[in-house]
Amino acid sequence: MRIVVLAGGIGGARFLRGLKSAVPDAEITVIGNTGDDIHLFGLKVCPDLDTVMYTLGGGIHEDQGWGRAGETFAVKEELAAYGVGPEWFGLGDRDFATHIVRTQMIGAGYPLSAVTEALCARWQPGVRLLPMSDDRVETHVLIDDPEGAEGTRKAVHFQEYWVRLRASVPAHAIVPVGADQAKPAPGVLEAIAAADVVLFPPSNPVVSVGTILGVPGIREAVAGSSAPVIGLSPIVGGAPVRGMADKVLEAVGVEATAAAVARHYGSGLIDGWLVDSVDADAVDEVEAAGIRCRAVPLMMTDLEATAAMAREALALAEEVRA
Ligand code: FO1
Repeated sequence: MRIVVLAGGIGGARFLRGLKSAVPDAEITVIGNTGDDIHLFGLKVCPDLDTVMYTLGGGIHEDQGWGRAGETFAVKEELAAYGVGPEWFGLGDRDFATHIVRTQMIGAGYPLSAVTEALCARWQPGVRLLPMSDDRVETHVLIDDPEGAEGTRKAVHFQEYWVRLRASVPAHAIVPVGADQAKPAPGVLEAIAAADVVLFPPSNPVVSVGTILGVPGIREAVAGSSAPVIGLSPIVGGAPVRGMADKVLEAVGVEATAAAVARHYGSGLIDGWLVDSVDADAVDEVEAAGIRCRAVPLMMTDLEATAAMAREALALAEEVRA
């Protein structure tokens, strides 16, 4: 079975671990979000690609969900001693090596997709990990400018909004800078065309899955795919399971409910939608929108619970296909 998964960071990576456990023989292609990518200290950092690679490759900091296990921060401390920041973004020594290799290869002319393949040769994630695009796309968030005149707004990098500001200020708009000019990375459209199932894990529907779908050609390929497209709700009981998806959903005018996120994707894109058992009331509303819906446990508490979610998604795909 060929499965394509559109993944963000922590939620996507943990779901993939369950999916691999549920269907060990499946050929899984992951299309990773690169809108969170940031250039720091002259290095290109790809948080979502690295989170998937480290999680599936056994190198992730398990409690944190991002960065490396057994990490140290000597380089960050030395940079801070020179007064060189930002200090709010935690790059560890082990992680730095990944960004150095990546930046060096990009400088030598390799596209991000080739670099990602080279990094994965070490981590052996057991999936084919593709960036959504080799072109630079950077998600910016429009916020109020406290230093400007009344009503002035400014755009900040997504990581500044997410990590430094902890999404504590209103987001007025989400702007994926460069997305309109970006092309899908080699292999992305081919993988979608050849897929037996396309899955949207419980990743952020705006700044993760939404950004991937915003690369011209990807949304059209998913919508036009003959394979069932199944999503899992990242919203449980009216709140995001992790992260701050509610804040960015508000920015795009979508209520933070399991049903509203399904309608946001729409029946033109997804065929099936899983909501958590606590949101069983949402099933009728989602089905009324033309999307097959089931309520099942959606908390990724451990590998078995996550594998069960993956099996439910694949079962719903079969139901839709029949
Ligand atoms: N998240 C944080 O909350 N604080 C950090 O300092 C931080 C650093 C960081 C470094 C490398 C990396 O790959 C991820 C990192 N993240 C950090 C996670 C990241 O900001 C977000 O969770 C994702 O971009 C959203 O998917």
